[in-house]
Order: sequence, then C-alpha cells, then structure tokens
Amino acid sequence: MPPSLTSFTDDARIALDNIADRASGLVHPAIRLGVTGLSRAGKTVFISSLVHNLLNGGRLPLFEALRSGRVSAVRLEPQPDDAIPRFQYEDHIQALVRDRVWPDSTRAISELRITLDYQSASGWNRMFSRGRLSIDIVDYPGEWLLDLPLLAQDFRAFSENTAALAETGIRRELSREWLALASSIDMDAPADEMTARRLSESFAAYLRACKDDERSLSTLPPGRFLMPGDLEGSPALTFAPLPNIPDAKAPKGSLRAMMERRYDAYKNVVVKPFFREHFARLDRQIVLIDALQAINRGPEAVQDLERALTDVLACFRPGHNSFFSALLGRRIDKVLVAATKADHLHHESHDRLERLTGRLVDRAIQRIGMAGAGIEVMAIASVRATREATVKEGNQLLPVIVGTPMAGETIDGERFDGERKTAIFPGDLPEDPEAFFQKLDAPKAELPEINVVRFRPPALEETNGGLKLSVPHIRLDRAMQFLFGDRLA
Ligand SMILES: Nc1nc2c(ncn2[C@@H]2O[C@H](COP(=O)(O)OP(=O)(O)OP(=O)(O)O)[C@@H](O)[C@H]2O)c(=O)[nH]1
Ligand SMILES: [Mg+2]
Repeated sequence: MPPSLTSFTDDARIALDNIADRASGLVHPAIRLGVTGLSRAGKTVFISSLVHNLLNGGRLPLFEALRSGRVSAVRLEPQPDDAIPRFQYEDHIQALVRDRVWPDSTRAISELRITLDYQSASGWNRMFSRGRLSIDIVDYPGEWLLDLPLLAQDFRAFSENTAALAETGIRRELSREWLALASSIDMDAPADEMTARRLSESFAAYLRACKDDERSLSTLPPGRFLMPGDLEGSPALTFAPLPNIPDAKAPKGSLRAMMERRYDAYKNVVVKPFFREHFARLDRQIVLIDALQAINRGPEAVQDLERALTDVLACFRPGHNSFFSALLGRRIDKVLVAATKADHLHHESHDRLERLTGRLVDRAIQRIGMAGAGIEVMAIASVRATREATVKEGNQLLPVIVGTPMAGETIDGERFDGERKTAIFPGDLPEDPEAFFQKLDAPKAELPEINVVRFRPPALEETNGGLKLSVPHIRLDRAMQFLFGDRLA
C-alpha cells in the first residue's frame, strides 16, 4: 500500500511558506540554521557558545569573514516567528559564564536571531548586497526528527518495525513486560480506554528504559512519548504499537481501530505540523552527536547511534523514492554532523574522533544508498572545559587533560567538590576507524575505554587589561565557516 503522506493541502502550504520566506529574504537576507541532536547532545551549549563568541569577538580564526575584519557589527534581533519560544540566550550564558554550571535541559523548540553587518569580499557584490545577514537559529529535539519516517508508515508497518527492533539485543530484556502485555490482549475486542492506557504506559516505560543513562540507546520513536509536553495524557499519545496484527481489517469499534486512529492523530497533530512549520523551512543544519558517550556505553549504543544517524540523514538527504523529496525539494544544502564534547579528549585524539564519526556517517549513507554531497563531519567542543598537560610516569610522558570535575563526581574513589582541579588520562581512540568498526561488528565487541569525567564549565580568561575573553571552544569557528561562511562572501 502506498504510504499516505501529507495531504495535498499540506503540500500547498509548504510551498507557500517557502515562497513567503524567500520573499522576506529578498528584503533582508536571512538563513534558517537548524540545530538538532538527541537530548543532552549539546544543542543549548552549542548555540550559547556560538552566539557568545560572535557577540564578544571570540577567537575564531577559521571563520573567514571575522578574521579578515569584514564583520562590522553583530547583534541579537527580534526573531521573525512570534509563535516559537525564544532561545533564552541570556539565561543560558549566565549559567555558563557567571555561575559556571551547565544550562538546564530544554526539551522543546526555540529560536534566536543574530544579525551580522559585513563588507562583501568582492567589489562586485559590495555594490549590490546590503552586507547584512540574519541567522535564525532554531534549536529542536532530534527526537522529533526521528518521527519523520513515521509519515511514510501506516500503523501496521510502524507496529512491525517497532516490535522487530524490540526483539534485538538488550531491548529484548527491556521490552519484555510491554510485549507480554501486548500479546495478552485481544486487539479486536471492543476498545477500552483503560487497556489503551496500560498498553501505552507500558510501551513508554520500555522506551524510557532504553534511553536510560546506562544504556543510551538512540532510536526511540515516537519521540513525544519521552517528552510529551502539553500533549501529556491526550489520545494522540495514548496508543501503542500492536505486534502481530492480523491481515483482516480492524473491526469497527475495536481496540485495534482505536490505536490506528490515535497513531494517525499523532502524525497529524505532532509530526506533520513539525515538518511543515519547522523542518521544511530550514536552509542549513547541524546535527550534534555525543559519540564519546555511545563509545563509553558499548557496542550496542554505538550501533544504535548509527541507526539513529541513518534515519536522521535520510530526512536531509532523501533517496530517489523518499517521500520527502517531492515535498522538500533541495532546500537544505549543507548538513554538518558534529561529534561534540571533544574537550574530553587530548587533542591528539580529536582527528581520530572526527575520522570515527566520518565512518559512522559513511556507513549510514551507504545503508540508505543516498548521496553524501553537502554533508560534512567534524569533532568539536562548543565549550572547552579542559586544558591539556603532560604527566610524567616513569620514563613516559602521558598526555592528560586538566579541569574542575563537577561537585559530586568521583574518580578512583575520590570525590570532588566542584572547586578542586584534577588531571586525568582520558584514554585513546583507535587511530584506524576501520579496526573500531570491525570490532563493533564482531560478536562480543570490546571498545576502547574513554574516561568521560563531567567537568564544570571553565572560568573565562582575562586579558592583561582585565577584559574577559569569550567562551573557549574547539573548532567552533570551523563549524561556523561551513554552516554560513559562504553567505558572508
Ligand atoms: N565538556 C563539555 N561538555 C559539554 C559540551 N556541550 C555540552 N556538554 C555537556 O552536555 C550536557 C548537555 O548539553 P546541552 O547543551 O544542555 O544539551 P541539549 O542537547 O540542549 O540537551 P536537551 O536540552 O536536554 O535536549 C551539558 O550539561 C554538559 O554537561 C562541551 O562542549 N564540552
Ligand atoms: Mg537544550
């Protein structure tokens, strides 16, 4: 059965939105930069540091327009969309810089407009362009993105896919209760609200267990089950996939029919509006991934991250028969996949992290047979919480990182108070990513050990004149150059 996609009116509205955006872009050039990643990937910290560095003349040598002195002014401006919450930059940066604590988790969409006045590099452009670019930064949960593939799945396909995934690896254990409950229920019996609720709660508990810190699995649609917001308790969230659906059509008034309808409601009230109002309007995109965390958690977490990344990239780089391609055209022309928190590693390993992430992306691209053009990979730290040093052990010089562990962190049985600094040897990533992935695919894989310590944000350095410098980072300028440097040419 062909997937029923968005309706014709949806298509028409998307086209209109795009035209309206472009028309306003003529008056005042603007690009929409999507910032996404799964929860805790580092979206809020990335945006805060990027904006702080731009506003405060940060060290950004690889951001060409700034380095060559062509940027004359940078300021925050009111965002164009009145219905989207503003990204509360001031609060987040105050936490980071003044209190030296990480900003709170955000969990929903937000937007911030930053505007740059610049001189074009070419004399020709200088005559015609007004030399002003607004960047509308849109922070949205990666979990919402992982919902987009649902648009192409009917309830049966969704149920089959979810049940099949629930039988793999560690998920088998975590999904046991939900699957047992699901198989004990007669889905063709008359619909009953309490049964629907029990199923839905049990299914959500399984998703939550996957997401748990210990396991860090990534692929968990429907996304709103883990972050319901104001839809909590609504029928659109009170459903669950049903394994082993019989071939016959759902009897009228049955539990199955009710679940089908609610699944469709979820797509209509959650997924489609996100697609239409937010996703379809983006020009550029950065996808943040916490690869180190996945490596730390073990092979299954890495494989799961790879699967999630595959699904995410499929949204940006639709293959031939993808249901998005028709709707989306080719609007997003650049996607950056950035492994964050590289400051947890010594700089010798930054390139290794980048190569490893590159392989992860390659594998994802191969898997869906799409073109990788316009996709770039980097290892970055939006905020650099550590410094590098060496420690002499016997005759050996060990590369270490130095930082202030957060209060309550324990290393080797030693508990830290949030004030004292320490040096740790973070461990090495393999030089050859191939070896890593061979290990990953082998049964009983063992991955390299990385010591990930949660450090406090750094104290800002001061110049001789007592002027505070902006937030230190790793390769944030390279990310900026890729994401919007060309628009300041
Ligand atoms: N050392 C270091 N830690 C980071 C960096 N970026 C993020 N973190 C850590 O990762 C945590 C999550 O970062 P956030 O920016 O809040 O992540 P998010 O993606 O906005 O998370 P949600 O709002 O929950 O979706 C922070 O609290 C920090 O502990 C970084 O560049 N360096
Ligand atoms: Mg956030």
